Amino acid sequence: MVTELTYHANIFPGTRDELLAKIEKQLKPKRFKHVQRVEQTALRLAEANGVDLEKASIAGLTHDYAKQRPAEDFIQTIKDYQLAPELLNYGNAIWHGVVGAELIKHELGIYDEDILNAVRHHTTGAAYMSPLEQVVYMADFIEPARDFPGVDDARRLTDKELAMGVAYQAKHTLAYLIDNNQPIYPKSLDTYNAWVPQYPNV
Ligand code: DGI
Ligand code: FE
Ligand code: FE
Repeated sequence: MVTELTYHANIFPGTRDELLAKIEKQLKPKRFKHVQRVEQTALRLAEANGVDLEKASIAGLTHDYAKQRPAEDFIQTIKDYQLAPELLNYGNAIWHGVVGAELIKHELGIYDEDILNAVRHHTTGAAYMSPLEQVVYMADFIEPARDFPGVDDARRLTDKELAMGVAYQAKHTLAYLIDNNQPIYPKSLDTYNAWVPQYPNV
């Protein structure tokens, strides 16, 4: 397990241990363990794909920072930072990443847009995702405790080619949401259109 990363002050103003302590205060133990597994998985994928390890660590650890905040915090943040009013039609599943990124910026002092976009897009993906965004999107999906039909295919494809993993997740999440009559956030459709037809074998 990698725990000896040095953070640079322009990326996070503190040590990894200090970041962990701040995240632990926000999350129940189960969720706190999940984000640490996502960090380790993100580091492995980052290493394999030439992505910055410090950013993979910070984005992995912070991706669910806002997951346990009350709805009022998100609604207030949408208003304070004049985020798209359509966001008010969704709930925690969408807010914790898209709106959570603003909380991370202002509460943790993380301004790196690649890290913030990795958090913003970790649930829905996006038509364009940087390598770091792809790493975090996949790490959240395949971390070792994930156990759903297809997760082994997702792990195998992601190890073969990161973008194939992205296509697999985009397709399977959309199919799952449709099966369960859930509202689809438009960005989830954009992700499907941008990634899945390119990889017709997933
Ligand atoms: O926060 P995690 O549980 O680690 O994982 P996540 O952030 O990837 O997913 C949170 C939930 O969001 C998951 O149950 C799937 C759901 N989700 C993903 N895309 C959409 C969505 N829910 C809705 N309603 N619409 C979407 O487009
Ligand atoms: Fe999440
Ligand atoms: Fe997560």
